[in-house]
Amino acid sequence: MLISGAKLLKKAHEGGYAVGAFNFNNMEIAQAIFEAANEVSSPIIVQCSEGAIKYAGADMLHAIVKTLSEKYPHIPVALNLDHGTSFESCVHAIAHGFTSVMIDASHHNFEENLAITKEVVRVAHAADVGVEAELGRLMGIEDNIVVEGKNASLVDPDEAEKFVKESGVDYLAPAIGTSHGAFKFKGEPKLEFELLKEVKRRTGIPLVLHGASSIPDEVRASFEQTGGDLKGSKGVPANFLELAIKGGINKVNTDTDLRIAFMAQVRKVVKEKPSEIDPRNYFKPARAAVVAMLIERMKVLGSAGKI
Ligand code: PH4
Ligand code: ZN
Repeated sequence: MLISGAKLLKKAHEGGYAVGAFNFNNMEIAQAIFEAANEVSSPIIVQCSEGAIKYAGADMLHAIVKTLSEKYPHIPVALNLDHGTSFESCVHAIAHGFTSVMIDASHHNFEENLAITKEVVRVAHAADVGVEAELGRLMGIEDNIVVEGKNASLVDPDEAEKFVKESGVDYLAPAIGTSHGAFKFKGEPKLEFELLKEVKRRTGIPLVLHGASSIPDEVRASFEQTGGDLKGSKGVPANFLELAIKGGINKVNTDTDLRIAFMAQVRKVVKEKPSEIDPRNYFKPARAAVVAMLIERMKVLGSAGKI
């Protein structure tokens, strides 16, 4: 059942678990997310970035999710716009049936971020759509802008408290040291758990961890076995995810892990069957690999068994 992200995450917040928010651009990955959720009885958030919408269209992506939500009516699912960069982008997603939007105005100053978010909340809540915002900036690619070193910043708990109170946002993504992509940490993985707990204490709403892919060893190995190069890649360790959930995270954004698991199998077919021309014979094992990875992830997040 397609429901509001706010409703879905309120339950996770009250139950002390996290729901995976998995990105997709195509039918196969969306199918894999629903299949895994069905296997372990987990609620899910499926999400599309502006890049995904540019690639496939909001109407197509919504239609895929609507079809799957009707096939699995017992699975609570929210469809989220990931990193919406403007009011217009959020309205476009809402008009296409998305049940959650992230307004990521974290590249603006605090007051501007607050003003844009307030406008999005006004429109979204009228349509029973949940709203996510971000405070602080993640390293990596943010809104198609490369964020490096000094431009990345951690969340400020004073700002978080004021922002949540004044914006009426339903869930908040505080930057606590993660980054997007496969190369998250130069040295040992490190996240600001105390800062996270302080933000949770001061805001009392569901919190979101962006850049939360783990890059499990077996997933990395499957990619590298076919000659793929992920040298130096490092994800958020599974025990860090558990600590983050204890600290108040209820939505765990995951894209990179799905990409690696999927493409490893595509690469395997390319390598082992050079004459294969049927796309289904590439995508079927790729989809199955994503299901297997997601089943394990839903158990780590504590969403398994929560339907
Ligand atoms: N995201 C995914 C962003 C994907 O433009 P695009 O489609 O490449 O954007 O919001 C995450 O937080 C994913 O984190 P991950 O890289 O650790 O999986
Ligand atoms: Zn993100």
